Amino acid sequence: MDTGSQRQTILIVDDEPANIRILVELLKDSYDLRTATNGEKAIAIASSDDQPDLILLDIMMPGINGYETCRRLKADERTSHIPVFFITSRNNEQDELEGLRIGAVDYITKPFSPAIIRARVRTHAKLARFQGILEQQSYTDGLTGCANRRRLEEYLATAWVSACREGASLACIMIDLDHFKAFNDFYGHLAGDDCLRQVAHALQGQMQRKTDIVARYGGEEFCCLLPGTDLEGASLMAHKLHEAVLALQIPHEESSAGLIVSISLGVAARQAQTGIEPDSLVKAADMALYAAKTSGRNRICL
Ligand code: GH3
Ligand code: MG
Ligand code: MG
Ligand code: MG
Repeated sequence: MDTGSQRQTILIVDDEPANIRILVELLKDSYDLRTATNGEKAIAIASSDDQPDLILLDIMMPGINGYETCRRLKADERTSHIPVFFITSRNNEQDELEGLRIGAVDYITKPFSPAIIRARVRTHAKLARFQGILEQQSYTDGLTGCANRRRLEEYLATAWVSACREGASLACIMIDLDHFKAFNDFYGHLAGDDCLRQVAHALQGQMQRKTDIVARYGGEEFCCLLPGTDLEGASLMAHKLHEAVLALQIPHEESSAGLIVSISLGVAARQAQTGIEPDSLVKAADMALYAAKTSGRNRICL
């Protein structure tokens, strides 16, 4: 998803290569372009890691037509956010209504005015960029830049469902800074904020798989979710996280770890099963964290 100022990517889908060439000529100076000559290929490109920001879609094509392509894109949560813009020779009101009804953002008929196409594409590309920025902000913790609580909860729900399906294990590590109130009292709240940023960055630097996430759970608490990881793997990861934070060597006069900022960690893993609440995993990690706190802090409990 595009959220920056880099060039956006547009996917042009038409079974007629001459039509594709016209649109490529029209748009190539302002956008990166990809092309597909049928609906199946368009869906494959749209679902790939390198997703387009906007799709220009023909309706009459062999195989699945443009309507069906659009329906499938809108039904899949990986692709439903990508705006679809029909460019077609079907020029009656019913066809246009049908296109808009199934979720297209726009509908324009051939032959078209090049200037109008460019202007409308620019509008939809801009809206897609804003939507991406808003979505990213709604999932990001403003102070640390890592995932926020909302993102964590949504991620846990989907990761749990996939883990249930695959019979896989899911691990959770709860992390809490030690004596952080005293840190704030001694160094001030701004230094506290900076410390949280450094810790978040160190934790994120240890994530190994694309599917691992670190979220800010609350004030000075972080939570890692590690899909496909068992208790042994999660315990190994917890040791790495602990070491990474100690290695920051952030001075803390009032700490229990030799005058530097330390963390306590609670680790839990579950074989995901339908009928068990995913929250139970986080609760178990939280209980382990409580044990780490009450047994002296600056340590890991399972
Ligand atoms: P413990 O070792 O038992 O965890 O002690 P603690 O002092 O870390 O725990 P406590 O829950 O008493 O205090 C948490 C502190 O975290 C209190 C609060 O001021 C601080 N805190 C929470 N959110 C933020 C934040 O966004 N910025 C800063 N600077 N401090 C925060
Ligand atoms: Mg066609
Ligand atoms: Mg706390
Ligand atoms: Mg604390």
